[in-house]
Amino acid sequence: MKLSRALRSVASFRAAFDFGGREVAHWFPGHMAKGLRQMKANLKSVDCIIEIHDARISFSNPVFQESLDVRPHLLVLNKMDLADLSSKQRVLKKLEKSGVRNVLFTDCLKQRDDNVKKLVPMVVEIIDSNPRFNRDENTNYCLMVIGVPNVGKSSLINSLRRTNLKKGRASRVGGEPGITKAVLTKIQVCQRPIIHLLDTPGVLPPKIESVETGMKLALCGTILDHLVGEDIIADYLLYSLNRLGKFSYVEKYDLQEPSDDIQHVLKRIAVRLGKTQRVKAITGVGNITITVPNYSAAAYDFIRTFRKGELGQVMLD
Ligand SMILES: Nc1nc2c(ncn2[C@@H]2O[C@H](COP(=O)(O)OP(=O)(O)OP(=O)(O)O)[C@@H](O)[C@H]2O)c(=O)[nH]1
Ligand SMILES: [Mg+2]
Repeated sequence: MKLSRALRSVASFRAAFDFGGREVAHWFPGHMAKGLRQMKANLKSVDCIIEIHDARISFSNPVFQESLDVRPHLLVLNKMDLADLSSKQRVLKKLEKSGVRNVLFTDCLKQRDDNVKKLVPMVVEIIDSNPRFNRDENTNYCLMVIGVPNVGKSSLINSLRRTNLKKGRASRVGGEPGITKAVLTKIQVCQRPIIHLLDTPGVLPPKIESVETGMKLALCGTILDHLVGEDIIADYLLYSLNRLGKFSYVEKYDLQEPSDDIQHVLKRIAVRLGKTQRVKAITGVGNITITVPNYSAAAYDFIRTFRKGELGQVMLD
């Protein structure tokens, strides 16, 4: 694909995404309030909170979910393997401006991640530089991992066990939001010093800033897709890739050039994947069978391919 041609077509693309008056309220299931209550009830024994965000959307959930902001904090930006790290310094600066200094980028899928290794020393330093409420006599540490669904809270716990204890996984992990259902009993992640961690169910903030924030959260897989609609997520994905100049989808799906038209892109994807349906059509000259692209299957594939990192690394915030 010629760069000049790509740039020419991009100039006429949408400058803003039309959310069509969508409401985010119903994307966030009510049972999360229960999770939040359980987490608050467990706070008493917690020395430090590890808050995990998806590194691609560091700002799309309120930093340090307010109601739990009573303990020292470490912000972990996970899934760094999917994020465009050329923007790392910009993100760190913006976080520092809002008073967030303890930040760690991680990749919990890696067998050994040097950044995960740094977590224990960082946490010990953070705790030691803060008053430990009335738990001074206790030399064991207890941490609580919090974050929106599907960001990798359980994966971080397993990764810490791998790194510090050479032990296997203790917490169930899955590709869909909502894998961890309740605040778990303590899981040990380090021997020297003894550190335990409380895994928690993913909790979305009760109030999401805007529909666009909600859509970014959906694109990164933190909200069940069917609640938002795969067609709109796919369209927002296309809009985002174009906005960021990430055009690898053009070659991957054998398009002529970048496109701002989701129907056109999904049609190509469906044809490439062989996801077409034969349907009967009634015409003036009788019934005929025509082949139509399966748009839903194409949208599903487009979103999944992005989430695997196969359409390039992005920074959506
Ligand atoms: N690419 C990538 N994927 C990751 C990383 N960490 C976790 N995942 C994947 O993200 C998905 C969710 O991981 P979990 O650890 O179950 O996430 P969780 O936050 O515990 O999710 P809930 O319990 O549902 O709230 C899984 O498919 C993991 O394999 C990472 O660093 N990079
Ligand atoms: Mg979990």
